[in-house]
Amino acid sequence: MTRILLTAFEPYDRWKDNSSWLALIDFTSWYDGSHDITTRRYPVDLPKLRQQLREDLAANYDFAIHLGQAPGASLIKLEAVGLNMRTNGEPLLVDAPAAYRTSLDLIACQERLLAAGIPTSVSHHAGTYLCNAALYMSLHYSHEMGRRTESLFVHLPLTPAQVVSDGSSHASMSTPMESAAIALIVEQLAEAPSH
Ligand code: PCA
Repeated sequence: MTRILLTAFEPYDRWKDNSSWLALIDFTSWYDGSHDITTRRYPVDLPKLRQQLREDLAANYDFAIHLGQAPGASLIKLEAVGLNMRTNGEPLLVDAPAAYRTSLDLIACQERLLAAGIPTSVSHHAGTYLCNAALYMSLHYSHEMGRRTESLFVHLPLTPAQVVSDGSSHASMSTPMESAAIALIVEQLAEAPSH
């Protein structure tokens, strides 16, 4: 059985909700696949995030799928690269590589989502905030702790309700569409030949 760590972020800054957490909750309400999925809500706080990631990754999952919201994104973004950089330009971890690249086949994931009518792109820059930090540290700690876990970060657009309450003109995507995307990604990864 494929063991998967599935994480989303708590609300932060001006956002009363986080689309990634809404999508994760929705997904768990209907997904009935055969995989063993452990869910977590991560803090938007670097030291706490680091500690939580280390604890969770010790369990040696097959995959770690991390979700976060990307205000302004018009489609789902599958993040290819985690940078060892914070918003202020300092490294996340000293004496660690400048970047990691996910080993997963993001193009195959993208094609699966596109075939289901879900707008999706492969992105090579996850920003320099906590989402990038989650991807970078997930890849780094799995490697450093000798775990088999392969990590993926998925940036999700805001929900329509978030955009309305923000009074902005950001693009949005419904929570059911985002949770369907999570299910398709889970199935795609679990079916991949190496697993
Ligand atoms: N999005 C932020 C941090 C938490 C989240 O959901 C980001 O893109 O870094």
